[in-house]
Amino acid sequence: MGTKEVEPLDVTTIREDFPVLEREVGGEPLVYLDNAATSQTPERVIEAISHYYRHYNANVHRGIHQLSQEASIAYEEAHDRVAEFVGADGREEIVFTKNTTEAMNLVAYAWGLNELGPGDEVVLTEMEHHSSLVTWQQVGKRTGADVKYVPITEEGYLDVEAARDLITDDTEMVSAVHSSNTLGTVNPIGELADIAHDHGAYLFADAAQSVPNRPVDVKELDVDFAAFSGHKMCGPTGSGVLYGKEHVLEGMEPYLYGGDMIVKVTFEESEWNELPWKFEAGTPSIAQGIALAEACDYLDEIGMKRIQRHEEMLAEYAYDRLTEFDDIEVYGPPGDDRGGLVAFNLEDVHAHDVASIVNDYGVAIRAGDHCTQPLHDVLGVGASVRASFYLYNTREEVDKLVEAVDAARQLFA
Ligand code: 7TS
Repeated sequence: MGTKEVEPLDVTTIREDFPVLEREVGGEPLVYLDNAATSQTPERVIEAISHYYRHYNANVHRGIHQLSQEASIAYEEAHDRVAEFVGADGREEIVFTKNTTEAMNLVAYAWGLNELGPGDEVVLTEMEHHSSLVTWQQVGKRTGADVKYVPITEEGYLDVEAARDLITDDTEMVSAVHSSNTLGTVNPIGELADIAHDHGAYLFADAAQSVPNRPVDVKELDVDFAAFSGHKMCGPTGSGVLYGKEHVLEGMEPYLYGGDMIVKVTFEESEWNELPWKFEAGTPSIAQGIALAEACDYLDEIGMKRIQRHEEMLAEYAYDRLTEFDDIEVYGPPGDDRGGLVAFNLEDVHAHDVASIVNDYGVAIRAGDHCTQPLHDVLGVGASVRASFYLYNTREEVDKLVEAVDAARQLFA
């Protein structure tokens, strides 16, 4: 089923779930369009955090007492819930981290630094977020492995033919953003996974902008790793996830050492705990993990396909309205073929100035390089403004954005 056939969201009701949407900014109703940076939090997720601290706050995996048992069960079951959300086999494949960045670094340290060496290659794309780009760049420097970049086309798509040439039998890892946080391009991750596997390489999907916004099934895509952040999917900050195929995680050394990641320790030796705890050393973000599972329930009850459709509709509408202005350039693929965001520039006006004027209208957007500096180099600009949508945004809010951007145009004309 395509997304066109799904039932539209009841946004008026959905908005009631998010207390922050009632606030004003400078006397104007808040129009929150910075969802790719972090999403807002529904009442029931806030309540899940509050309930934990009010009723069963205790450390996990180390107490016989009632509270610790309750916290441990809820924390462990949260892994099962997240596994289900992305189609993983079970909690063994789901490591909780503090964000996408930590999940990537986990693999870079635990696998990259141990397995890579001169002659090996890591293939990234030109649209990587710094969290993967800088991480693999540094692994390359420390191990002698080469890092290569799949270019983008004029229209802002990934050049898949170039990827076929760049990925060779020397490639050990292909790390690719699933949905670009700057271009809105949705990359053919399943196809890239097939190409990587044909050459015996792993595929790491940066799913920070896909898992929150569309149905993602890691088994269907056949990725070896995927990373995403809870705070971009109605969950709390401090919650993130590394998905890894069980046999791949099984073969990796731990990244952090300490409590909880061991089963037996002597003065000479230590034996690692089972998955996923082997990769979760020390006291984890317990409340955040439990609340992330609540966010998964919330999103699934609304329906990820419907959320995807809603965001696509808003992105297309914003794209169409913004491209009506001759002096606005919108980056990335056409309006009807992108994830739920639009990054653009107003001719001769700095992105920060645009965002500042727009803020006076109560509209929150991001200005800067969005942690994709090399991609901005490819685009030939230092910065851009970006509006990114989520399930609670409306067409009227896009109109408000356009009105505010138009005001900035006229001010700087
Ligand atoms: N990958 C992508 C594609 C992202 O968009 C982000 C965050 C990350 C990785 C890192 O996520 P984190 O939770 O570890 O920070 N992107 C953005 C953004 O576009 N604006 O602020 C953060």
